Amino acid sequence: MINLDKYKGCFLGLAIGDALGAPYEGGPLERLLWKAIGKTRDGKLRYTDDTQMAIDLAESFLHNDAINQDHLAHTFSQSYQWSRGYGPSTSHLLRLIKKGKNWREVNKKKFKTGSFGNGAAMRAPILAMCFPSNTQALIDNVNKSAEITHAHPLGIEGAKLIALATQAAFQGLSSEAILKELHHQCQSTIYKDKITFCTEAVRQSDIKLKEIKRKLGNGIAAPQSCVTAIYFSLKFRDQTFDSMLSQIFSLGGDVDTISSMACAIWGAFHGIKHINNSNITNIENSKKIITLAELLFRKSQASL
Ligand code: R7I
Ligand code: MG
Ligand code: MG
Ligand code: MG
Repeated sequence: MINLDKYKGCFLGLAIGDALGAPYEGGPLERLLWKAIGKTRDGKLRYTDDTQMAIDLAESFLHNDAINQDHLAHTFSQSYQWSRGYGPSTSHLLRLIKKGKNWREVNKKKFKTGSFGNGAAMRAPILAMCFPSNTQALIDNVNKSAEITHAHPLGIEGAKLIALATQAAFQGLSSEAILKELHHQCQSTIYKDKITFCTEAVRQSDIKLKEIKRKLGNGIAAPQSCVTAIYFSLKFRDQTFDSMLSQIFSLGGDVDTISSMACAIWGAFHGIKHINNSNITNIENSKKIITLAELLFRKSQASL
């Protein structure tokens, strides 16, 4: 059953996974930089681009009562700050939009077919909060949101899988049913094969982290991280939020994004009451995030 508790758990999960995972992202240089800029003046853990773009998406949807691509592109660009650690092509794009370029003219500037980074997937849990019960509406709006920054089919497909997994988590479907539906929804063999492996790995009791990294990936590209996040959310579905986080930290690579997506799905299953309060109060802007979750929930109820 969908409820307010799950909405708060999903949005806060996304932000906590991001802020707690950020110190573990990337190589030694990135980690050193984050040590210097990873806290706010009042000592809270800063979140990165993942949460910033999720907040932008929520605010733009609430403002328009729809995914309005021009408004969303403008909102992303206005929030852009280099210190949030945006991916290289997204940074370039948002800076051009901020200077007045139309997103349609610049979203394929760096990569001719658009980016397949995981940047559209990391904000996709919010779309499941906007469209919690209509799967086709969810897919249509994932396409609209992704096209602005990640027009490559693999970038869009990763976002679709994360959005559908979150929607299914809100609805409390069984893990088997979720994976079966995701497999059915895959268009490319790269994702289909990974969902097949994930289905086996969720069942298997002695699967090694090394194997997950090798088969599902831990990188910044959507095919290297989206199914990985789905795997963790299902593998740790009956375990604690903190135990899932510590496994993702050990995985390495694109930790902030993999933990952000996994924690958002986990939060959609279980709700805020299963997340430690210290995790919530330690991150920046947690009150604002809770308010956005409340507004999204109210809107979703009003449109039933
Ligand atoms: O996807 P994106 O916004 O990055 C998100 C990541 C997350 O980990 C955040 O936490 C942040 O740290 O960055 O950034 P993009 O720049 O769109 O894509 C990320 C990377 O994917 C690019 O820098 C490329 O390495 C790769 N990539 C591609 N490579 C070749 N050809 C994406 N699209 C292509 C492509 O078409
Ligand atoms: Mg990030
Ligand atoms: Mg980064
Ligand atoms: Mg990342």
